[in-house]
Amino acid sequence: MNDPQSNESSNESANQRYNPEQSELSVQAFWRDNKSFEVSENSSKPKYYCLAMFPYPSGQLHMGHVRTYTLGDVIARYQRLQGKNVLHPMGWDAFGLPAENAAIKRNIPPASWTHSNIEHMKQQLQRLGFSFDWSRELATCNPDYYRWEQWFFTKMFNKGLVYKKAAWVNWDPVDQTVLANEQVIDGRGWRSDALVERRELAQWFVKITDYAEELLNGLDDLDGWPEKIKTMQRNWIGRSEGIELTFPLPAAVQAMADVGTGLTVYTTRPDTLLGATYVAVAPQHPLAKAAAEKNSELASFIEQCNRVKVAEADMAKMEKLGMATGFEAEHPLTGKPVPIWVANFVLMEYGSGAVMAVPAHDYRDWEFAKKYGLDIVQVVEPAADSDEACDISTEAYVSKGGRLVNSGEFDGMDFETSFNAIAEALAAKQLGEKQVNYRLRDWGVSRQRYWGCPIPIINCDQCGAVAVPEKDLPVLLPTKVEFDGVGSPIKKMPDWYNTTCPDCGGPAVRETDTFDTFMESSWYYARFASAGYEDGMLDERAKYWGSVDHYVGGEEHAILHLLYARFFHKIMRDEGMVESDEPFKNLLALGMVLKDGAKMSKSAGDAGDPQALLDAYGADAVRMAMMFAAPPEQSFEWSENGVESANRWLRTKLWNVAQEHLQAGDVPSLDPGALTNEQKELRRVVHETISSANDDYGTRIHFNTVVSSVMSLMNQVVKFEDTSPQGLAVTREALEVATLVMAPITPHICQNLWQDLTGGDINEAPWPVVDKSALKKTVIEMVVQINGKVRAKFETSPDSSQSEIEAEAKSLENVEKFLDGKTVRKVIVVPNKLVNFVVA
Ligand code: ANZ
Ligand code: ZN
Repeated sequence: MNDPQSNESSNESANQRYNPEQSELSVQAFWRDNKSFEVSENSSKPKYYCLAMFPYPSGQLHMGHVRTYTLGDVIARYQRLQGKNVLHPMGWDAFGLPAENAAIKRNIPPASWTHSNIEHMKQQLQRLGFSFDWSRELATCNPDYYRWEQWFFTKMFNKGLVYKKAAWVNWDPVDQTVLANEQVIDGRGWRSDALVERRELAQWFVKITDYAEELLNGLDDLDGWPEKIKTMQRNWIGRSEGIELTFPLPAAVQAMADVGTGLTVYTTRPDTLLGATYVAVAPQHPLAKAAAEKNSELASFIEQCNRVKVAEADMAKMEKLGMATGFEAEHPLTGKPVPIWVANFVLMEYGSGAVMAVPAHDYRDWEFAKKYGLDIVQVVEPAADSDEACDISTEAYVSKGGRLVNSGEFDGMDFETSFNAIAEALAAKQLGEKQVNYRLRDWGVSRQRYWGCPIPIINCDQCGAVAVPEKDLPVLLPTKVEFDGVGSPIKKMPDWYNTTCPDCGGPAVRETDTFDTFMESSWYYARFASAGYEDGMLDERAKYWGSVDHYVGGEEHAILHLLYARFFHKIMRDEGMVESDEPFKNLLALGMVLKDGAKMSKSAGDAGDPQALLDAYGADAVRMAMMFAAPPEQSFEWSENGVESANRWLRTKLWNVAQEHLQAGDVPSLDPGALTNEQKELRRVVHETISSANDDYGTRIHFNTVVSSVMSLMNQVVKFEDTSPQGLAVTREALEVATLVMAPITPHICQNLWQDLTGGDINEAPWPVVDKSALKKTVIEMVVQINGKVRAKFETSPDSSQSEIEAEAKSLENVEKFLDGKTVRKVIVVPNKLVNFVVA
């Protein structure tokens, strides 16, 4: 690798030349030897927990990682310089599918592939100089981590927070696994791109819905979260208020299908009940299955629906299809018969898997009714004083602002009133009651994959599902396995899965499914605080560190990861393991680093690897270029050019300037009272820099502006050629401030410069304090206008009086010339800005 600075630095002596590679490695060795970033709980300083989302060990870092961890590191280092006891840990989200794919492709066992990736990526993170407390490193694939997850699951099992049920799942026929809805993109697997099928499998579920209300309300108190993310979570939880009501089924239908005495539906529009002209059930509904037994056409329609799982978002766009069951139900209030249809837009997983259809007041129902010739009965019309359009023959009228019609005793009522009146009428018949519903589903945690945490359950013919007792944990995942590419190896290892029942001692079989990897990432932040604890999941240290003060990560985790982690936190709180209600106090949701418009992690391959840049320009330049490129929330197109510029700036504007200053020898202490105007002016810029850095680092979390303000400070320093004793003292202060302010972003060069300037360790340095008196401007520039036209400029003291300013302006050559022979009618002085002479 050629040395980019060899030409320009030939006139500098070897020990003062800026050599990032060499000096960064020695600074890193210093941090390691000094354990600079290892923290303990025995500190009198206030605690600060800074965490960036831990990476999946895919093999190499890309620029997206560099951005995330640099931002986290800048926050951690800034807080440390503020005198806080900062926990800033790092670990590995080490289970997951790519390890299995690599195992198949390259015939390397997932465990060794993962561990060697971790080794490599750890080196890269260390080369970037992140201030992690490596003594707390964890990898979720290690038994000392996942055993506590297993323990926690058995705890939830005993509390009734988990259950097993047969569930329709998205099945990826290529990867042989279940996919979450979000992993299905346009009907295809997100990784394999294979057409996704539907299958019914027995799955473990965690009852996140028990916490739906608290997860929703808790968002109101998260002042440190972006509004956008909170809105996404609210929508995901999707609270709605409605009525669950029953359409009674005639005895003949009850006899044919084992569905109870009525068909239950959930509606948020009970006001439209008298307009319900048919009911529709999901293709997976028991009533649909019963009807299909004697109707082969219906059976094949249902099969067709089952074949593709449609993501909810695509539901709206999809063509609405249906078929009559031939069954009828009774309208709960009028008793009239209403036909029962199977419809592809009804979701089995929501409400009761059946809807009352009101074509006059719902677009979907309207489209369906038109298509299949079903009745459309209007029961709401616009209020008398409204100018809303309403023509049921061309479109559904969906407004909640109208009044009821064709609804007997309820006619004339508005939405609220009719909601309550119809709820009462249904309650009186014991056919309905108010209900709050959530779109949020229970969390299906079973995965049919190998490289994950084994589900600690033993299935016994006699006793059913039995949790593995604490003394038998962890259930170890075998790591010496053969891969043939299809399905999970442990499903083919009877030696592993055959066992005895902990309850009755009879023969029994282990679960061979593993956990969704979101299980591991739901509590790792708490484990960092209890790193290495062997006698439990968390210890008292988790309470000391409390909530994460600043959590940094990609906005792609805005919903699932953050919701699951909030959920786990609440269970841990209920178990007395943590004390706060929420895991993450402040959240920094980062935009993406793009390469040719695509997300870096997906598209860049080797081009996204920072290694070559690190070798050529050093970690500080890479970090600085990344921070300078854009404020955190913004996505931006990454360009390597910035790294070279950063390297050049660090060398010519920071390093060389400081070295030159140091050669001038001893510097007296600064005497603010004895400064010239120029000296005062530089000092003003120095203290402006501190003041804006405090705001940028501590409040706005915008680090690009920190860089630009230090750049302009250094431009002033370069221009300032005052080598008088106080001139040197002011320069020294400027250099010390520039070094401290840049330290969170470019820590290596700053560690070295600080050592040169002060003899100390910058990690122990106090943050500079703004001297308010230094902020006062010593000179201000005034503009002189004559009849509104700019004719001259001059510098004056901010203390000058109006008449002094006027006199100074008049004495300027150009002004004299223009005023000559004219009558000054009026003089307007705008303090600190301009003087305007109105002349005739
Ligand atoms: C009758 C009705 C009339 C409805 C009307 C809407 C407008 P949210 O707000 O999201 O909770 N629904 C209920 N269960 C469903 C299922 N399993 N699959 C598909 N749709 C279902 O939505 C509640 C509304 O979604 C319910 O209110 C129901 O349609 C429909 F003018 O009932 B409504
Ligand atoms: Zn048993």
